[in-house]
Amino acid sequence: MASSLPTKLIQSLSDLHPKPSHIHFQYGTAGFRTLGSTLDSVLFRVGIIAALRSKKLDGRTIGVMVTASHNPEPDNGVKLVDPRGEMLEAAWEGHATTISNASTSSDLIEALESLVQTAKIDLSKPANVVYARDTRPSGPGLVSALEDGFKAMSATSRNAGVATTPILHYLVKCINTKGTKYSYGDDSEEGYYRKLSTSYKKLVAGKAVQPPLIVDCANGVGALAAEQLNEYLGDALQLVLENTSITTPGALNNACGADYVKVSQKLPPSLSSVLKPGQRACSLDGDADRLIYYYLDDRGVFHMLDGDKIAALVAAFIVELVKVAGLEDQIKVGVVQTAYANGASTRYLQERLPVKCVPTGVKHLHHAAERYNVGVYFEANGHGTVLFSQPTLDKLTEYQPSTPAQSRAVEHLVSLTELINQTVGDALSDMLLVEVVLAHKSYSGEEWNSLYVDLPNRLAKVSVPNRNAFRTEDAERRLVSPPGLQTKIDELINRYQGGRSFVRPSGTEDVVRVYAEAALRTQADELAMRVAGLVYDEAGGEAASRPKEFL
Ligand code: NG1
Ligand code: ZN
Repeated sequence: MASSLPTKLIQSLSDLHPKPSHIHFQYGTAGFRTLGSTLDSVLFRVGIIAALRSKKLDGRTIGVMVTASHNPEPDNGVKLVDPRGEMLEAAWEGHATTISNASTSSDLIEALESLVQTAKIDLSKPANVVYARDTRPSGPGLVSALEDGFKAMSATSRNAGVATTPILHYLVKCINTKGTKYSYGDDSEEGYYRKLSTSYKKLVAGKAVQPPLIVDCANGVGALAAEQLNEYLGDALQLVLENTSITTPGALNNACGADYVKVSQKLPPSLSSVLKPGQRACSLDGDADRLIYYYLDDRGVFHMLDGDKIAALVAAFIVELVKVAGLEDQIKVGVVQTAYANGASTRYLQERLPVKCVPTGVKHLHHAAERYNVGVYFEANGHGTVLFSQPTLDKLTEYQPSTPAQSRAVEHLVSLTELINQTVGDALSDMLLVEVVLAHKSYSGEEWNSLYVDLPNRLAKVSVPNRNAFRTEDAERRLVSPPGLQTKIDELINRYQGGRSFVRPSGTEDVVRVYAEAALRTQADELAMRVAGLVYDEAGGEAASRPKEFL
């Protein structure tokens, strides 16, 4: 095996994927994400980086996912997945950014050589990668650039085809744990569906079958996965799939999907003739890692059950099972949220459990959740999961229950560890989790919703010339820069009953986000609008982008 970089091969393949001179790329909270048509060079280079990351980790398999999630169809993106199915280690985000911005093929080789030096990569190690893409039209072209990157490094690659983001994470973890005592499952899509459907069936055995569930697939890859899952579930649960047009140009995430529902706080128009009062429905996002539930009440009024409501439902259920199992003193459940969590959810959870607030971005939530025995983390936007620590998993297997009730509760907990995707938020796994809890509690959407009453809230975004001028502290709840702006925001907040608002630069879009909540709907909207106005005035945005209404 070569112990130096194959520079000739890299050079010649890199010449086929030149970097656009005017663009600066950044590996952000969800990898690289921008217009798909500009990403060719990035994908080629990510192929090389994935191979180097694998070599650095002794040939363990690295995942590469090509997706732009809930973003519009012309966008695309790519992110790397570490061997345990987790997000890429933070230090490598910087390496990826530097390498993606090298202007020429020779600059690229220089940047790669420098990474090999600083990260002390043994180039004689093997490189293994597994990759997948969502249904975006720009996907196939970008994947072929990625494959050139693998070729440049002679990496062994496995194409997982068109798959959801959580399935790719699942595959990475399965491949890397295969044949060990920590084996996570069969490393195939079938293995994934089997694992989810089997544990679901165990968990709802003996319960009344839930009425059919309407699933808005955002016209994305979730449609394919949900269709498969539906077959594996058989009679245990019927999924009624909507928005499954994965080949209709422009349909992806358009007026449908989890982000549309969460941000507009509305039913996707395509479901208005489908959803009947009292029926449950949920929306996935474009790569099926976010999930939002909702229902119409008797008067036809729309009610949303977002990531915070899912966290509350699930955390309470797990706490109860742990208690019934007699493991209350040994297994502690905690919750992790971000500043976007509804204030009412935070209050509800804090009265019952330890709750931690961390900066936006899955890696922050995931790492904080790992510190609990059972860590429930959800972003308000519907991305989240539940992590069971290894000692907790061991405890559950070794535990000797002393009553049939204890024994049933432990079995349920073990099945939950199999149902819940331990690598990343997973809309399909989370959907089954919610269905399990609803079946156990005999809850309708309305009963679930009544756990607490959401404070009215609004999320807005402002386009500014330089979002990096906005810097935050205290888990992004306060601005430290631009100087003086936070004081002005505080003054505004104080004028609203139950007011809370904060401003932070987005990690995935070139905008600054504004969140506001207050006791009354009109006040939440007004507060968001006025804070957005302050941001705009401070940042000197273009007149056309001064917020007049919510985007
Ligand atoms: P940014 O663009 O940094 O706000 C958004 C979401 C995050 C996370 C990432 C990754 C909101 C307010 N922000 O990040 O929670 O999901 O996308 O997809 O929902
Ligand atoms: Zn997503």
